[in-house]
Order: sequence, then structure tokens, then C-alpha cells
Amino acid sequence: MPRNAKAKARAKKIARRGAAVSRARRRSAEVHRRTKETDISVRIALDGGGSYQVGTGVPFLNHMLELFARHGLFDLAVRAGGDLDVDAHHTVEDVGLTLGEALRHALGDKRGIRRFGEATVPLDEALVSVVVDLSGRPYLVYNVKLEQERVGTFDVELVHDFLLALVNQVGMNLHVNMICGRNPHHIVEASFKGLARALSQAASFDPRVKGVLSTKGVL
Ligand SMILES: [Mn+2]
Repeated sequence: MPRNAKAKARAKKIARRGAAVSRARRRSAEVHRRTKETDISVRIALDGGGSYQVGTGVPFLNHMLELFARHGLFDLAVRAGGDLDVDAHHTVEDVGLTLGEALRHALGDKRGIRRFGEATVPLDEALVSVVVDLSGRPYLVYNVKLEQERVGTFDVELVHDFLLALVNQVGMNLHVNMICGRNPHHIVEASFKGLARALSQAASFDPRVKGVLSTKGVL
């Protein structure tokens, strides 16, 4: 499997780059998920520098994952092969699932992190607010109404499916509220940048937080 070997080499390269971050603070995970519909591997380092290697076969999804890594300052490697001859649905949803699983593993026991994060991000006329709680309780509120169904060939409804899969796997509460916008590319892009920034903040350490930030004692 030369393709697999290549992906592994790439992931290793990214891992080396992240080695500057002290071991105690380096949180990363690699997940491989294979079904009859898709074959996906994701590697993420939370304390990265925003580097990425993304190839999903869905160009618009690549674009969103790349800017997710860049704006979240994660190091991210995503390889996906899927039944794109059917449509992009399985691939987009399963990348969401696999990324979510990798994020959950990388977050670990969530000791010392801020837990909550929020970001309101503009892109020209579009403005989207994203709020994250890494509570362990999956819940998605997605108030984004798009007048157009597609960005190029990409069905924008799939963004909702991607986020549902992600939220369920991470075990997080995610609110995505579009404040205003017209162009679907701008709106979805602002959503992913907002997700990246909010998640990065929620996953970051606050030195004053001892153990997990919950009166219950677990997240
Ligand atoms: Mn763009």
C-alpha cells in the first residue's frame, strides 16, 4: 500500500514538527477508519503550528479542513478515499466522524483546559458566531440558512452532516449561528474559521485550572 505508506510518512513529518512543544503538553492522536464506503485516516496535534496535509477527494472540504488547521493552529493530516461516484455524502460525514474521534483522543482527560471557547468570524458580508463547550455532552445548534444549495459542485447541506458527526464523536456542545451573510462560500468558510478558533481556545490550557473545569469533577 504505497498510498498508506506515504500518508504515514507525512504524518510522521508533521509529528516531528510538533516535537518542539514539550511532551507533557503535546496532545495528538491518529485514527484510521475503514468501511465499505470510505477509508479515512486523520492525525491531529492540538498544540501545533497550523500545518496541514489534506486530501479527501472533495476540493471544497479540503479547503475547509486546511483553514481549520491554519486558524486553529493545529497540525492536521487527513487522507480520505470514498465512494465519490455515489456522491460526497459518505466521505464528508465520515471525515467528520474520524476527525471527531481523533480530537476526542487528542483531548484526553481534558485536565487543565479552558473547556469553553467562542469566536465570531467575518468574511466580507458574512458574519458567523461559533461557541464550543467541551462538556462531554454532544449537542449541535446550527442556525445557518443558505439560499444557494451548492458551492461549485459541493452540496452545502453536507456541512450540517459533517458538524453533527464531529459533535457526536468529540462529545461537545457546538452552537453555530449565522449573524448575517449572502455568499454560501463566505458563510461556510466563516463557520469553519470560527470553529477552529473556538475549539483552539476551548482546548487551550489555563494554568489556574487544576484538574478538570467542572464542579462534577469529570468532563
Ligand atoms: Mn475560500
